[in-house]
Amino acid sequence: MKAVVIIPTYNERGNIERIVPITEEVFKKIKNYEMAILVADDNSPDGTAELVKDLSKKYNNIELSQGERQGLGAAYVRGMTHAIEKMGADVVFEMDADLQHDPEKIPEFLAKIDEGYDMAIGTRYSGGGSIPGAWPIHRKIFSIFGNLLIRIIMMRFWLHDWTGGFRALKKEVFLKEKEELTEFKGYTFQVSFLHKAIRDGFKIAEVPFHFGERNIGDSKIAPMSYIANLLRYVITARIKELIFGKFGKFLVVGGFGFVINALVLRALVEWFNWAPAPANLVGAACAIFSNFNFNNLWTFGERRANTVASYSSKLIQFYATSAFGVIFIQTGTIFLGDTFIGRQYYFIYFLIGTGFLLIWNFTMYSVVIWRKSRR
Ligand SMILES: Nc1nc2c(ncn2[C@@H]2O[C@H](COP(=O)(O)OP(=O)(O)OP(=O)(O)O)[C@@H](O)[C@H]2O)c(=O)[nH]1
Ligand SMILES: [Mg+2]
Repeated sequence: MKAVVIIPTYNERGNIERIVPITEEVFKKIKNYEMAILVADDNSPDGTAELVKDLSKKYNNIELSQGERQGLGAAYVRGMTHAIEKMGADVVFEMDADLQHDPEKIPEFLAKIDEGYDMAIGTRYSGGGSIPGAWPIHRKIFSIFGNLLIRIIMMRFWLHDWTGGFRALKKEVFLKEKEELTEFKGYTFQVSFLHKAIRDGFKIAEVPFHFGERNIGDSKIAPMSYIANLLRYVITARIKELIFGKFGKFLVVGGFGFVINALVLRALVEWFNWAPAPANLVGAACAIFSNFNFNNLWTFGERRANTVASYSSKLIQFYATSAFGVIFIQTGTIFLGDTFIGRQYYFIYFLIGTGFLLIWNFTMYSVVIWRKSRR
């Protein structure tokens, strides 16, 4: 097995000079992988590439990939392609040049790969990982809350560090996602790559580490321009995922249920002379039954009930959830609006209450009724 540590550089001559010997020392302790370094340099004016060429005379396991500067992500895509195609890498690493990522941690990442994980993510926000205490407060806030916000929007709380760039992954992960890696700007590249890997079911581990400080060379991050780009990616990716995923199906099923409710109501009133209120109860019960079955077979098809006992228990939970939602959440919102704001906006309260109801129902369905048996 071969692992290639890819170091992206833009004007990192001084750092490359320091990090290469340290990393080579770490390599000596690794027995079950053939280790190599690939510097992915974007024609740095400071002569980083020339230094790498010199170093490759001293160490026979260093290569250089050069290209136009198109952002960190583009450098990684080029570097990973080079590492896999030209160097025969089975595993590739992402690691910064400026020693903020401690090369001593490399064996821990490999251990996770050996345990069967497809990707190991260095984390600064869990399990003993940390960010520099000396960072100015705005950078700490940006880093901590940025990651928290991403976790909330993505609804994947078990992964703590989305923006970091200390990672190891099997070549299969890169080859699968390569065509879709089109977000090249700094953090957005890291977030989108991780998001796609999770989506496709790759097994992901975390490796806590202390993120050091940059001692020499200039920072390339541009937080302000990155934030907008990152938020745009996270929000649009999540909306797409919801609409084309379970949430979209849930809405279609619910829409169909609404039609059933309306048809039964009208049929009972117009043809059988029922009073509207009991007719609606029957209509709603039919709609809930239809919603349950379509959600069971389609929306949550891969987690469907497949015994009579689990079908019945899910059905009961479904009726209970629906009743609670309608009475307390939807009707409760209308009641509160009517009491505290005024009757004139009652239809708005109904719409807002229905929005809450959808969120309540979808959350209960995915987290409780059709919860995943494991992550
Ligand atoms: N090839 C290439 N490398 C880049 C580019 N932008 C950043 N890098 C490298 O990516 C790594 C991380 O960039 P940094 O500027 O250190 O980002 P950071 O660690 O979030 O910021 P600091 O804490 O200020 O260092 C470094 O090795 C950079 O040289 C780029 O456009 N092309
Ligand atoms: Mg850095």
